[in-house]
Amino acid sequence: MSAPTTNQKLLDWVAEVAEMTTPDQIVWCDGSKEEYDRLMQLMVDSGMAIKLNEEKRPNSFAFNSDPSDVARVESRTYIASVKEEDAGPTNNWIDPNELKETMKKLYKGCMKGRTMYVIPFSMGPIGSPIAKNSIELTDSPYVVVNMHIMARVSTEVLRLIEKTDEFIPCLHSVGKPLAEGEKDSRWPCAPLEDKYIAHFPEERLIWSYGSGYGGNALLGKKCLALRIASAQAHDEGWMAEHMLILRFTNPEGKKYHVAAAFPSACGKTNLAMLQSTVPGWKVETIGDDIAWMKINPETGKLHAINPEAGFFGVAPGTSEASNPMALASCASDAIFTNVVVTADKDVWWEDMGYDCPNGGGTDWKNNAWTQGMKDADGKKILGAHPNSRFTARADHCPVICPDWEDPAGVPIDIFVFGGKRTSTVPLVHEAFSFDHGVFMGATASSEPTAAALDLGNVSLRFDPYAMTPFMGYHAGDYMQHWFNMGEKLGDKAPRCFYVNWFRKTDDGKWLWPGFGENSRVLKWMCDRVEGKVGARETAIGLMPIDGELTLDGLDISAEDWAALMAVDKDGYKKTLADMKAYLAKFGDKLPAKISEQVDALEARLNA
Ligand code: GTP
Ligand code: SPV
Ligand code: MN
Repeated sequence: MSAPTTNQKLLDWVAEVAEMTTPDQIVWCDGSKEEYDRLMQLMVDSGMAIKLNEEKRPNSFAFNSDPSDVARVESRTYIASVKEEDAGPTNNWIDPNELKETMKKLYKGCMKGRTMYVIPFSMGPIGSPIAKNSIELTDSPYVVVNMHIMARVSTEVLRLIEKTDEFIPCLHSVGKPLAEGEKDSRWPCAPLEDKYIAHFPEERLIWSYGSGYGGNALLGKKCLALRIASAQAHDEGWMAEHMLILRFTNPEGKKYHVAAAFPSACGKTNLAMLQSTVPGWKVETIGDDIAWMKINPETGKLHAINPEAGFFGVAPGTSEASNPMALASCASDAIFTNVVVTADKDVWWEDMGYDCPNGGGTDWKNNAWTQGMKDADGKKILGAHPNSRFTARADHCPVICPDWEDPAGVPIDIFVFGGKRTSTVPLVHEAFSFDHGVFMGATASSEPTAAALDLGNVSLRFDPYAMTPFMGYHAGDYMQHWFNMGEKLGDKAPRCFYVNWFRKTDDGKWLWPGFGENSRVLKWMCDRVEGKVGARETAIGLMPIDGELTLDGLDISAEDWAALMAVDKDGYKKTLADMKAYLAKFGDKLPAKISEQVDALEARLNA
C-alpha cells in the first residue's frame, strides 16, 4: 500500500518504526466505516471479537482481554523527562536515553507476523485551533476500531500535518511478535515486566509497549490528552485536566458549566450524564473524562473543550437507574471489553439492574458462567471484570450538548473535586476562595478503585486533581500552575467545591442516594454562584444552611443528613497528618501557598 501523504517527517518516522518493528505489512487508516467493518470482520474471523446480536445490539462487538491485561498499569507508566526532578515524586522516571535503549530492544522485530496500522487522528475537533494532530502506529486492530470511536480518525488530519509539518507521534505495540506459522492468541500482550507506557514530555513523544488495554493502548486519551498535554499546557498557560464537563440549565434557560475532577471509576461518567431530579433543571453532556481549558480573551473566563469523541466508560454499575444515558449511548455501534456475553449474544454486567438473562453466559475470562457461581473459596465469581468498559460514540448520547464540539469551548463557572471516601468527608463543601479551592483539589483523596489494580494494599490515596497517574511533570509544579492560573483569572475564576457521594453508614449502606439526586448538590452550587443562598462557615469550608439544599421528596432521615453534613474534626485531623506526610515528598517544589493552606486548615481544626 503506497503512503497517502507527502509529509516527509511522517514518512520517515513510519519507515523508521517499520524497520525497527518489522511488520508484515503497513496499512494507512482513513477512519472510514468500510475500514471499521473490515477490521471487525478480521477480528471476528480470528476469534478475537464476538459479533453481538444484531437485533439487540446493532453493529456492536465484545472482546475479552487476557486476564493479565485488564487496566492501566501505573507501576509501568513512566514520565521520562530529561531531568528526574521534572517528573517529581508521584511519577516513575527512567532516563530517556536509557528507557529508549530498553524499549528499542523490545520493539526490535515486535510486529513480526502482524500488520502495522498508521492512524491519523485529532484530539479535539479536526482543524480547530485547540486540537492536536497526531499519529498512532499500532499493531492492534482492536486499538484501531476503538480509536475510531474515541478520537477523530481521518485523512483530513494528514492534510493538516502536510500544512503544519507537526504531529504528536504515538507508538504502540502489544509486544507479541508471531513466529513463522504461530497461531495468534485471542488477546496478545507482553508480561508485566516488559510493559512500558512511556512519555518523553520534552519531545512530546509517546512509546507504549506490551499492553492492549484502555489508556495503555488508546494513546490519544491518557498519554496524549493528559500526560503530554498537561506538560504542554504548563508551558503554554492552559490546563489539561481529568475532568468531566457538563452544562446545567435552569428553568429560565440560564446555563451553568461545571467541570469536575474525580479519580478513575469515581463517577465522572455518571455525573456527566446525570438525569436531574430538580424540577426544570437539566444536564447536557460535553465530556466524561478529559477537559482542555484555556482563558478566553473576550470573556476572561476559562473555556473548556472535550478533546475526545467517545466514552470509554466503566460497565459494572451502569443501569437504567444509575445511568440510562450511558446505556443509551452504547445501545448500538459500541465495543464492550471484559463483560458477560449472554446466550443470545447480548451483554451483561454486575449491577446492570436485572439478572443475567438465562442465568449466565460467557464471562470475561471466556469461560461458561452462571450468575451466583462461586469459586473454591466460596467467593462469588464475577461475570464482568470490575474495570470492564464500553466504548461508545459521544454523538450517540441522547443528552449530548448541542455545543459539545464547539471549538471555542464552554465557559466554566464551577470546579468540583472529589473522590471515594466512605468516611470523614461530607457530601459537599465550598472553598473560601480560589486559592483554597486549589488546595482542596491538590489534597483530594480517594480509596483506590479497580481502574488501577497495581497500587497494592493502599487504603487512602492522595490524588491531586484526580491527576496523579496522568501528570506529565512534577506534581508540585502542577499545583503551582493551578495557583498561577487563578492569578490570571482573578475574579473570573470558577467557584470551587468538594463533593463526596460515597459516605457509608457503619453497617455499610450508602448515606446519600447519589446518581440523579446529585443534581440537588449541583443546584446548590449554582445558587451559591448566584448569591441566592448563604452558607455556614466550618473548619473545612462553606457548607449548606439546613433547608437550602433541597431534600424534598427524598427519603433521608434527619440522622443520616446530619451524618452526611457533619465535619468529622478527628477524621480530618487524621487526614491532615497523612496529608502532611504526603506533601513532605514534594520538598522545595511544594508551593508556599499550599503550606499556608495546610496551616490555616490546621488552625481551623484546632480552634
Ligand atoms: P474513569 O472512566 O475511570 O475515569 O472513571 P469515571 O469517573 O468516569 O467512572 P464512572 O462514572 O464510570 O464511575 C463508576 C462507578 O462510580 C460505579 O461503580 C458507579 O456505581 C459509581 N458511582 C457513580 N456515581 C455514584 C453516586 O452518586 N453514588 C454512588 N454510591 N456511586 C456512584
Ligand atoms: C481511567 O482510568 O481514568 C480511564 C480509563 O478513564 S483508561 O482509559 O483505561 O485510562
Ligand atoms: Mn479517566
